[in-house]
Amino acid sequence: MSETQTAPVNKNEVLKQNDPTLSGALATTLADTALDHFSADDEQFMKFHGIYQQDDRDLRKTGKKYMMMIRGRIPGGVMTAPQWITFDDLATQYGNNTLRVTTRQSIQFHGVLKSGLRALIKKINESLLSTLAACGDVNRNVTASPTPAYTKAREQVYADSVRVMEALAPQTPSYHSIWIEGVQLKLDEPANKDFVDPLYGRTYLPRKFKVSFVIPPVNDMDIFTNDLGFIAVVENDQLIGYNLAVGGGLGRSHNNVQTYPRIADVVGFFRPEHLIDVAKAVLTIHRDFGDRTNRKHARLKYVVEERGVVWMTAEINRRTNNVLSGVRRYEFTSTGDLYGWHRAVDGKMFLTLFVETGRIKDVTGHAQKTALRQVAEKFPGVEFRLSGNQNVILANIPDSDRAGITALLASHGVKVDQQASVLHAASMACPSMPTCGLGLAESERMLPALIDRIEKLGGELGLGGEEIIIRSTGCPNGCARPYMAEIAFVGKAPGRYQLWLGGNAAGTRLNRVFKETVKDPEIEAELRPLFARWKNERVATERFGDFCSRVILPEAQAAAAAAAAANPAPAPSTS
Ligand code: SRM
Ligand code: SF4
Repeated sequence: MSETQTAPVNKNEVLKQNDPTLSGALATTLADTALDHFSADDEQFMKFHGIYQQDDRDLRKTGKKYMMMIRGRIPGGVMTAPQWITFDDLATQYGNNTLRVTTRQSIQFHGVLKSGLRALIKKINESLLSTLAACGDVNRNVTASPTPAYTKAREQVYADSVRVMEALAPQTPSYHSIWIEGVQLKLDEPANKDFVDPLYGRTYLPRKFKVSFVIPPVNDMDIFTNDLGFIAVVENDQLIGYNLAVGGGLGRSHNNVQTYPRIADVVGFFRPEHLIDVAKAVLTIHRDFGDRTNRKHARLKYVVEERGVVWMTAEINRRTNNVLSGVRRYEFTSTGDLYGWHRAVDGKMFLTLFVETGRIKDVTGHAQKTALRQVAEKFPGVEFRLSGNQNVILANIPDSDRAGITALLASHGVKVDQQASVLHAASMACPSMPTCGLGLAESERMLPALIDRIEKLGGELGLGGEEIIIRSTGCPNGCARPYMAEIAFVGKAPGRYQLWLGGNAAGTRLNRVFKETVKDPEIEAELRPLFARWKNERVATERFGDFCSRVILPEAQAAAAAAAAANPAPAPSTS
């Protein structure tokens, strides 16, 4: 509990305090076939088990149709071919026949009815993956750079991501009891009655906690948006340690300036043998100092911002016996994936496939779901890697299989070259409608067509083929990391978006809000003059985000300041 806390703790804290096993009444409700959904309290417990209770927002006018979203815990996004087949089967049998690759290298099932929930989760566990801690006030899926092309040290970094995931996993016995055995945990048994998680304690964390690993110069996991980031320091293909980044996070709320996106501070360097100690130190600082009174102010980023980086660094050193030394030099140049076929550092081949908005599905002429399943069946040695850009990498492929895989994919309309235009290939969207209960506007369902429109506009202005990182979200929570994009559309209301500009290609700079509300049909009119100025005034090959950051945003800020000076706000009354 935060030492400065004076207000009462929020409701989630009371729930955790009263049932640290996190079992709620989940097994009892599961067994009751007359019920189609869980109670509000159980909704909170379910998150720790990797499940969100949702309802189909397209059908709300005719009543609530409950359905569940289940998120896998897939460290580093690495899956075997048999695991892929399991996930594909489960999406077909219990979900909406799509697999949703997430921005944190996982897979989500959407549209699962309560009746299918236990079977789905049991089968994920039988495939040796899990859903425990994919959500909830705990450490989430640990992510790690997936691309096998750059350095042999990637395998060590991946192994470290698995070690951290295991070290930070919650220990509750209820997950096994509910989902594997199918019975309510017996809370009257001493081991369960007195259960307290050895790392998290009785009330877990004040909020979610996210950990990621990257290997410069590629920032494909947007490392600075994580609570805890490990930036690999590699010399001669050897991992010599990590630069430590702390206090990143993107979530905010409209009209609440107390909430804001923040990029992490890099506070020091340490050797790999101290990895688990450092991870536990940062996590327990969040546990001990995070705000448990207000969930909108509970992430680690607010602790770092308000107590300061010097305090944070000293506290990590105090908890780790001073393992931090000076930050080592690093540089990031890109955040994107390497599309198409490439050779990995171990001599094998890998293929990165673009997945539009992360949604793997079959549509006429492009049966990506079937194609990937058949690859898994016919080439069982292929490793499936999910990328933080919502794509799929097929890795570990001998040269002899390359032609066969290319032909198999082509037979389902899936191309390996020129898979998408540069704008589509650099885009991401969160799910929003119809599954996300927090969505204020469309995102996944609207972005591809909007990108076509922006592409047309660029073509008209002679800017065709220029890469711009464009991301959209249905609300300000930031799930597709919009605040790092060169252009971001952040949902405010149906058909209305906040327009953010000025992120960079390396993922090291936050963008800023340029226009509070733009109506969807007016987006081209808003972008046209900006694109025209970019074309005429850019320095050399300056990217759109860099141009906005250098020219457009400072001008907009100066104009806003001048307007405020001309119309000062009335002084507050003293009476
Ligand atoms: Fe997220 C909540 C989807 C990555 C910040 N996120 C949600 C929920 C579960 C809505 C809810 O709470 O009811 C969304 C489910 C939608 C649906 O129907 O599937 C959701 N988030 C996603 C995914 C699937 C987006 C995607 O396009 O892939 C990503 C799943 C990642 C995973 O596999 O674990 C996802 N969410 C992120 C990221 C990006 C990241 O972590 O790299 C962020 C911003 C970074 C951060 O955490 O600060 C993010 N999600 C949020 C927030 C705001 C948190 C905050 O600090 O304020 C919420 C709302 C909340 O927690 O209350 C949220
Ligand atoms: Fe839902 Fe908002 Fe996240 Fe989009 S950004 S998935 S609308 S919570």
